[in-house]
Formats: sequence, structure tokens, C-alpha cells
Amino acid sequence: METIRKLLVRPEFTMGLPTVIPALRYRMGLFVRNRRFKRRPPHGEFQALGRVLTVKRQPGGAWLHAQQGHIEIRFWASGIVRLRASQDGVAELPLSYAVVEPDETPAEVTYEDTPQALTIRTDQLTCEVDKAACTLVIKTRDGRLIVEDTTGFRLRGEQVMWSSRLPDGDGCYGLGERASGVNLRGRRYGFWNSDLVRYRYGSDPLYLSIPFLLGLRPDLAYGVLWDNPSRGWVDLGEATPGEKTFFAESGEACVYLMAGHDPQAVLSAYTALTGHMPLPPLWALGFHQSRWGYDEEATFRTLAHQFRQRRLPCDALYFDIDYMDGYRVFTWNRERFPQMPALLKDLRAQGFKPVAIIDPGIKIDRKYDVYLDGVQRDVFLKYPDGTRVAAPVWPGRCHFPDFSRPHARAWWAEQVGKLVQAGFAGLWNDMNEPALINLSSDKSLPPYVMHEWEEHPRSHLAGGHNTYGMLMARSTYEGLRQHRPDARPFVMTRAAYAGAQRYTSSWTGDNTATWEHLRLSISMALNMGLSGLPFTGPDTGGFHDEPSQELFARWMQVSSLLPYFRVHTIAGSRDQEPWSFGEQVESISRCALERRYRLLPMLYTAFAQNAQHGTPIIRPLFWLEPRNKALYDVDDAFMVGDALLAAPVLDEGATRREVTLPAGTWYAFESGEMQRGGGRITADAPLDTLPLFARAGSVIPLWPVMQYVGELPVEELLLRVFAGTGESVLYEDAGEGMAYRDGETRWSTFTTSFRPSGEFVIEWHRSGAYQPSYERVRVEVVGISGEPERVELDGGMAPVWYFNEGVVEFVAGPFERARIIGREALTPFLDETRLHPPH
Ligand code: MIG
Repeated sequence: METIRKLLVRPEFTMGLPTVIPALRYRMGLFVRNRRFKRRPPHGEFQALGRVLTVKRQPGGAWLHAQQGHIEIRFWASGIVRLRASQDGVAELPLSYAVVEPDETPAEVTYEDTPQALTIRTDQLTCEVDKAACTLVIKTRDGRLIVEDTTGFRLRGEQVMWSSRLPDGDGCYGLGERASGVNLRGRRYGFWNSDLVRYRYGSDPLYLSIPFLLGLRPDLAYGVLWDNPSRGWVDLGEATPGEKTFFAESGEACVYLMAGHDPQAVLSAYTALTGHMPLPPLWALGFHQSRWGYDEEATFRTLAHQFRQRRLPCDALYFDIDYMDGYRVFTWNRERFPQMPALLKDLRAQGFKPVAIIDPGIKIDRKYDVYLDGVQRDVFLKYPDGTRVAAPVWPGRCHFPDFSRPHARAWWAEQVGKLVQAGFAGLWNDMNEPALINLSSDKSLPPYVMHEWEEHPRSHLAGGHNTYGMLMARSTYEGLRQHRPDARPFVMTRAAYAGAQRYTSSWTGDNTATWEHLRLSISMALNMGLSGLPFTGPDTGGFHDEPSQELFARWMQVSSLLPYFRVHTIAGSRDQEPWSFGEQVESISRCALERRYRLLPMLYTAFAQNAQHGTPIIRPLFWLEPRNKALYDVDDAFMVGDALLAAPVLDEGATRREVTLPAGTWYAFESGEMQRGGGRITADAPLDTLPLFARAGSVIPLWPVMQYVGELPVEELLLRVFAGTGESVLYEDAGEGMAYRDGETRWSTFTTSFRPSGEFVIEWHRSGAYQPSYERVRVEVVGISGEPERVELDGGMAPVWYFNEGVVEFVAGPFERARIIGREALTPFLDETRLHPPH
């Protein structure tokens, strides 16, 4: 009887006929939606828009009615234009989870309308429509090409496609998480968040896609946000070299275009549209230790003890799914964690911030309060016939919250309170593509599942799927804000969509312990930064399989300079803590960890720059020289913030490597050895060495090594100054709490320059209310060729200074101007300044 009753409530027996068959096939694992993104939609069936019949001027643009469809052109701002194309006339702007800024005040435009063409101009851009074909050309005001339609927009039923030229040599970046080198040109990439088992180079799509493309050529950087969350793809010259095509299976085409002289201008525009990452708590920039399989209280106590005793800096410990009671989200196992709050309190007392995993699947279980409450409050996703979606994940059959309902987000945020009260500091959102454990081809929900989409229902295919991870992260973020209003939320997610930077960081999913994946860690993090979601990093050491000692050591070096630094691995693999690979690797790991913690003020400044301008935290080398095509494909080295260039070893057995240095003068960060840029050099890199360079003219702020953020108040700030002409910034605030939003911040600008009279001057300008804890500043000026005559501070003599092997060192209070005086000591620079006056 019970079995029959159960059978009867299964959705396939209660839903309407049209959905029964796919639902059954799906449950049996036969729902073969294996629509490989390789498959090309039949070209012939797509209809171009045809001749433009009427033009209606509108604020900021125009509305064009063509034979087969409609286009709306709207200058959202004078440097950003939005295009919308659809069959049945352009209705209300569809709700977008990506774009945060309303489009209420479009730019001032002028028109030129002839029978052949319509031209709309702002003071930055022009858009020209060829009326015979309804195709567009968009340029900067000075004539640099941003977009030139080939076939332009084409429609077929629910589907839309948009093709334009991809000029020879344009570099292509962004698109979220791609298992590829940094330059994405030449391939097709899917938009469908997917839990791929054992991805590798070329696997696509992965967990997190962002339909934002950054294009680069020497005279222009441009951005294309394809703001359509449905299943689709972008082809960057694979099908037709020289052409790029965006495709979506459903919904209207809605594209935002922006351009500028360099990638920074594009990222600024893109993050103005889609929002900025709020500052994370400073501890989140520290080291995180995780593994699947830390499954009882004693393990965490031992881990904590080991880190502190071995003096290996660490800020966060992770609780993977084993902490839960039978994989029930928002619970914990009372046998293995009899005193969870007490445990978490003890860990916190030792400086560890506990982070818990949460999954979206809520176990169907009549004894589970979260399930009962969710059913009662009606928060779960449904099939078109109104029955709740049920599908298998870790706990067995589950329901899934519909995070596109405000009501369900509030419910989730309320649940988050349980983990906050237990003492967790951050939340890790997994399986939110969403991923299932069944035999269906893409292990996700059926395309016809309905999402409420803030009262404008959309199917899973048309948007529910690709925004699911982002909205889960949003709900989690809101929960943390609500339950711990004085703390900055730390949220991590596996899946996301454009704009998710407003709520969350991410990681690159289940990678593998291979050298290939070590390399991918860099290109993937770079492209995430160019997609507006910069706070990311890999499972250091690899998730699948086990790294060799050498691979683990190299990976610690690489990750120590990536935005997010965590070790993680799969259940059942060998131990993967920094001490698990013998003494040598432990000391290499310590060195990487200590460098990370010393660099925190510099890294944090990069986060603050991102929070303000969308500047990525790590950047491809072309960031420095967007005109230098030789840098367009470089992804074995990267910039960290404005000043550091990391060139880690990525090959097994290698103890040296070639490094492409952008133009200018560089210094080896530790030894201070000077290097000419603008070409390749060979750097020595035995296993304990990570080649790291600093730009001449930069001031790098460093903290003393600490075992965790906040261990001790910082008593001394070290400024490592690399002789040369330049400007550097430093951002400081309390590193936690919300006071930074009310102006409790301090920005410092350091300007360094040579005076022909024979001095090197460091000027320090500070602004803002925040007062850091230190009163002492130690300055190391690297690259001084001989003993100076004297060192002056704010007009007086420096009390004490030393000169040793090319470094002038002195201790001071926060000063305004320091001068190193002595023609002899500065000869090489003075010559240089005369030859190449700084601009
Ligand atoms: O189906 O929670 O990517 O980091 O350790 C696997 C267990 C579920 C996938 C995540 C991984 C995590 C694992 N999870």
C-alpha cells in the first residue's frame, strides 16, 4: 500500500501528459539531452531581420521595426549601448539578474536618418544601421570598430543568434570559467553550468559560465555582455574564422557593448553595469585548508593544533558534506560532532574561521524540519503541472529551493541563521549548477522545470539553470548579512552567472592533480578576473588523484599569489596538508604561506581596487601593455596587483624558466637584482623558488608574518620600494566589519621620482579617516647603486639609516617625504631619467 501511495505521488504520475514521457525518461536516466555545444543549429532555418520598415526615435536611441523582427538600440550611457532583438516587438525590458543599474537616464544622442541608413551618435560612440539588411556597425567616435554585423541578428522560433565580425588577431577573454589557455579565440564555448567529472583542457562548459566577452586589439578593448541566461553558446571563430556568433535557445537577444582604450576601461564599464564585489573579510585572503573527509571533531582539533604548532599560517578550516547529518543541509551529525558550537568556538579562539559546505538539495524526509518547513512555506521548484521537482543528490531524493522567488531566498537566508548561530564564519555553496547524481546526460534538472523568476516564470532551460548558482549564493549572502550584520559575509560558490561578484567568491571545481591543471589554475583565474568575478582559485594540489611532492610544492607557490588560496582534495585520497609531503615540501609551503601573509596589504589593496573599479586582482601581462600583441597569449605568468609579476614553474622537473617581461625596468622581488624588460629572460627556479618580479617605481607594502589575520596588531609596516619613477597605492581599513562603508578607510598614494639634482624622492600622500595600528614604518629602497650622502625625512635628517648591498633602509613614522640624496648613488637612474624623461 505504502509503495503504491509513494508511486502515486511521484510527479510523473501526477503531471500532465505532455511532460510525462520526458519526465519518465529523465528519471530512468534516459533523458538524453546530449545537446553537445558542437552541434550547429541549422543555418538555413534562421531568419534574418530583413529590411527596416519603420524607425521610431526613443530617448537614448531608436526602435526599429523590420520585416522579420524588431531591434531596440539604446545608449544606456554615452559609452555603453544596449541592443535588443526579438520577433514580436520589443516589450518591457526583461528582468536581468546580471545588470544592477537601471536604465532610466539614457545618454544624449543625435540622429542622422537617410533612406539607406540610420546613424545614432553619443559623444563616445556611433551606431550605424544599414536599413536594407538591418545590420549594425558600432564604432568609437574616432572611428575604431567595436562591432560589425555579418548576418547580424537572426531568429528561429524561441531561438536567437547574433553574428558579427571577429577581426584577425583580436584576443578573446572572459566568459567565466573555461578550461583553456587565457586567449579563448578559435573555439566554441557553451553557456550551461555543468558538473563535469574530471574536466581537462578543452572540456566545456564547466560549472560557471559568464556570457561576457572581452575583446582586445592594439587600438581598442571592447566588451560584449550577452545578457541571456538561457542555454546557449558563443563561437569565437571556430565555425567561421573571422566571425563570432552568440546563440541562445530561448528569450530575446539583449546585448550590452562597451569599449575603451584598454581593458581597464571595459572592466570599469562592465562592473558599473553588473555591480562590484564588496570587500570580503580580510581573513578570506589568508590560507584555507580543506578536504572532503575531515569528518569528526577530533580531526579538526588535530588540524588546528598541527597548523599552529608547525607555524604554518592558516585562517580557515572547511567542513565538507560529512559534517551533516545524513547530508541534510543546515544540520550536523551529533555523533561525530557532539558539541559543534563548542568546537567552532575553540577553533575560532585559535584564529580559525570555520567554513561549512551547503548544497541546494533538501532531502525529502518527513523527519527533517527543513524539508517540512520548505514544503509548508512552498519554496521548492516545480514542474509545469505544479508538483514539486524531486531528484537524487547526496541525501537521496531531494527538493530544490526556487531561489528566483524572493520568498524562497528569505527562507534560505533564515536557514543560514542555524549555521551562523553554530559558529560558522563562511559558507561554501556546492552542487548548484544544479548537479544531480543520476544517469541523465548532463546530471541536471529537466529543461521544463519552472522557476518563478520574480513573478515572470521562466523555464530551467530559459534561465533557471544558469542563474541557479548565483541566486543560491545571493540567498546565502543575504542570510549572512542578516544574521551577522557586523561581519562581512564570506560566500563561495561553484556555479554562477554574470553579476555574481556582488555576493560571492568561487573556486574552479573538481580539478585533477596534474601539471596540466596547475597551468589551468592560472588561465582560469585570469579569465574569471576578466569576467568581473575575480575572487577565485583552484583546489591546490588537485581534487582528483594525488600530487607528487614536487607538484604540491609548485602548486602552493602558484596559489599563494592567486586571489583565493585553498588546499582541497577528494574523499579517500592521501593526506594533503602542507606537512603531508615531507619536510622539504613543508618548508616550501611555509615559505609560500608566509609570503602570502606578508603580501596581505598589497593583495587587499588589489581587492579594494576591484571593489571600486572592477580591476582584476591578478591580471594578464597584456594589462600593462595592451598594444603589445606578443603578450596576448601569455598565461604562464601573471601580474598580482599593480606591481608584482609572478612567473611560477609549471613544468615537472624544471629548475629554471623563461619569462617574458613587459617593457620597463624590473627587479627580482627578493634579491633586488635589476632586469631590463621588453623581452625574455631566464629565471633560476629551484624547487624552493618562485620567480617574482617588481616593477621599478613601485612601493610594495608588507606586513610581518602572522599565523592568521588579526593574530597580533600590526606594529610595523614595511615598504619595499623599487627604485624608479612611478605611483603606487595602498588601501587600509579594519579588515572586517562594515565601518569601511561609512568612510573608515585610508588610501595612500606613493609617488617615487628622481630629481636631476641628485635625489630619489618618495612622497606619501594619505587620505581618509581610518587609523592603522602601526606607528612604525620600515622602508627598504631597493636598487640604489652606491652609498648615498644622506637620507632626509620630512625636511630633517633621518635618525638612522643603513646602506647594504644596493638597499637603503631606514625606520620612520608615517612620513610625507623621504629623500635619498647622493649623485653617485643614483647615477644610473639620473642618466636614465635624462635619456627617457618620465611622462
Ligand atoms: O559530488 O561535497 O566540487 O569540492 O568536496 C561531489 C563533496 C560533491 C563536489 C565539490 C567538491 C566537494 C564534493 N562535492
